[in-house]
Amino acid sequence: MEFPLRQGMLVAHTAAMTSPRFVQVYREDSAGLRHELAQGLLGRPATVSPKFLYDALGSRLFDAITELPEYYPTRTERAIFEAHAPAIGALAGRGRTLIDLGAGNCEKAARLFDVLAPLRYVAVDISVDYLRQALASLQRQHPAIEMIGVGADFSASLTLPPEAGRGERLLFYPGSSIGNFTPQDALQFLRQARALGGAGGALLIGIDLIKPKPVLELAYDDPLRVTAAFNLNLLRRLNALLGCDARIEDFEHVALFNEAESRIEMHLQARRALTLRWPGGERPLAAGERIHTENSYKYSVAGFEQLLRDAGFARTAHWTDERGWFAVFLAS
Ligand code: AVJ
Repeated sequence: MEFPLRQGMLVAHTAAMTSPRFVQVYREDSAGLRHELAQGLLGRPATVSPKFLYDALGSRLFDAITELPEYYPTRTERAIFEAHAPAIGALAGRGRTLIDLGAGNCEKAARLFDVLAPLRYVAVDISVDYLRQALASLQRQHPAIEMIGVGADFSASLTLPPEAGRGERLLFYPGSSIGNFTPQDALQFLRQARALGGAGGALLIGIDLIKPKPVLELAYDDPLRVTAAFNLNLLRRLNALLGCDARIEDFEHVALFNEAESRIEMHLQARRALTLRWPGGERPLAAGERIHTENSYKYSVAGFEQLLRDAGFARTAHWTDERGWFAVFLAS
């Protein structure tokens, strides 16, 4: 009588450890998204949030960007993680719950599995469908790590479902994604991250550093025009989500470093005077007028250290590459 029961439990246990669970925290309804897009287009200047860059095609175009020789952040960060893995592991601690904020293809976190040995891996991303594929294949490679995929937009507020579990948390926010926030919003985000991590919590975060303008601008306006395609893909989303009539050919990708604000800006610039029309609204654009689609803030090491302090992190450590182009911070 005992045997079948035990076998059943074993099967259930094994199944739980080999297939990731998925939770959708909160999904904006299409009416909400349409409203947000219309409000942005009607603004002065017109804006579209960079979160709309990441549909299935946009996520793949971003992956292609990370392969470009001009786009240094991804490979520079990877080299820092590789060079300093033992030190990072020693400070971050093993056996934690690793919470990946903006996991994408989960590749960056997976590279740290050896040194961090997480008990549980919580992958959070706005594009939940993209997460499904990535996490399922990662789970096959690491059957012993409990994996949970969370579909959530934490650009507004950083909260996790109960499925994320307790235990000592290591928050992972690589790639300089925090650069999309204004420094003021970044501070809010860091405060929330500190609260989410709890008493024994830590944050491992990648930060793109200030560097000469030509290097920055080439990284966001590559000759192969992959970044241009990534930016222009927003127009397809406008058309799909809002029922807009934008023509890709009418717009030009513009990327510039705004030194006063210490940020790269991406814009879609109208090649001629035109009017965008959608059900319930329209937005005329003069020739050369721009839709602002992304900010990517660049920090100094001292500037970001200060931001971490202001957010309430008492201890910080950082590692950088020999050119000083990118930094990885561990804050607790
Ligand atoms: C994903 C926000 C870190 O700002 O470098 C890359 C996005 N935009 N090329 C960045 C991006 C254009 C990227 N982040």
